[in-house]
Amino acid sequence: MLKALRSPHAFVKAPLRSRTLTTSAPKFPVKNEGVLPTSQSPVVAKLQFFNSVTGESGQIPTYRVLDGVGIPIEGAEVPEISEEYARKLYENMQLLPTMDNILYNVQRQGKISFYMTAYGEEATIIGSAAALENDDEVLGQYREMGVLLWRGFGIDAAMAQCFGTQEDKGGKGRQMPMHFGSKEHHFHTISSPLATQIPQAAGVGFALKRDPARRDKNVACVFFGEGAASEGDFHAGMLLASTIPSPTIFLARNNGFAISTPAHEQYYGDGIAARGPGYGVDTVRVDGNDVLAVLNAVREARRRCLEGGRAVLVEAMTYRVGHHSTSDDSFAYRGRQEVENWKKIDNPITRFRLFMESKGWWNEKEEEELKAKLKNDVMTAFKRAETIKRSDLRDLFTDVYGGEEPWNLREQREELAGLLKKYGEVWEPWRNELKLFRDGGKKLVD
Ligand SMILES: Cc1ncc(C[n+]2csc(CCOP(=O)(O)OP(=O)(O)O)c2C)c(N)n1
Ligand SMILES: [Mg+2]
Repeated sequence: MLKALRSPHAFVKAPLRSRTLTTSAPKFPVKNEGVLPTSQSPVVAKLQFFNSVTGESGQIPTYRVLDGVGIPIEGAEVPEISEEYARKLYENMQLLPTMDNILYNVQRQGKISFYMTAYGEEATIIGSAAALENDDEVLGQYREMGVLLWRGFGIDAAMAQCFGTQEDKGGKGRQMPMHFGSKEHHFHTISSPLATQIPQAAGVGFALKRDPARRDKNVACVFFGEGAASEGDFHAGMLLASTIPSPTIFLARNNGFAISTPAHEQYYGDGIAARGPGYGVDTVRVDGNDVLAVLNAVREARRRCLEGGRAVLVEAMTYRVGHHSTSDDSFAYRGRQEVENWKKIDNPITRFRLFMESKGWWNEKEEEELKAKLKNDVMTAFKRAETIKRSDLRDLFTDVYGGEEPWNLREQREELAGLLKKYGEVWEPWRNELKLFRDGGKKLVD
């Protein structure tokens, strides 16, 4: 009985005695002039409004380790990584543009319906993936395929998802390309409506805290764009994690654009990081084009989450070099030269390569060999995926929901079966399309 009555707060650790916020509050001249009913706020006589969270009306700083040409900046702590680990980081960063180049063209040839690149965000995505443990729960937006690849999902599985083949374990080909999900890799299925993953992540973080097997071991990490952070769900998620504490990393990829809307139209304040202190959440802004800075920042965010049992907000500053998706032509709203410049300035891959070269860990020959190998791996996987059949057409309707098939799905299934009976053989486009499914659509009609 007592157990049943115990509030969820019983699982919550006492708050950290000294909380370190990376931003400092504005300074007010304080006099002790009484007690307030609902707050411990010091009483002041001077009427003073404030805005910036930094106190000097300055901007929240950006943490970085490497300069633009891969040299550690003065005073920066370079994470202790071995040559082998650095190579793994670099290879995974390079795998992303290799996948992007090939799959972008594959979409243009009409072989897949849609694609989204991660150009420019390789350091943010791979650096974060590396800072997490592989069994931490990840909730992504759609640009985070690199997290799965880092975790060993495999190029074939990524192709299966994009091509919607029967090897697409997570979705049986029913999701749009780039909407990955893998229970095995602790990667929650992507959903298109923006920001829905953010409050879900605070719930996942809380569930981890309630699970004796995972408490103090795992965190939830949610990725979202600065555009998604304009949704109410961002605030719902932050408030939930702030009032019902949980080990949740909120990771904002601030890449400057939400499709055609530039970031400066998404907020008047100092980016996404400025919102953390309002929720009492430890916050850091990091150079998202510096893989070592991202690695350090997310590692520390994870450590704080586990130690304090509270959420942390990380804002990674980067630039979306690619178009938003294959449905977008970004030169309609930004200059070609701007994009060309950002391909070169602080390029996350070049920067890390220069760092590796300065350590004697990388050279031109290895660069060429790696690029050729990755291209070959991706092309082989693409050619293979092209030949693999889709799941049964009937699977479109199975296990969409748990339990019995709801009436609306039954109606839709029967309608499609009727249309297939009528036109499946006689109408050539459908006759050809049906051949792509494992059952040729037969199980649906039977
Ligand atoms: C609720 C909702 N509104 C609008 C969209 C259409 N949409 C898809 S992606 C996108 C831009 C998101 O930008 P951002 O969060 O910055 O992520 P980025 O694409 O830059 O990585 C929009 C508006 C959507 N999917 N869901
Ligand atoms: Mg964006």
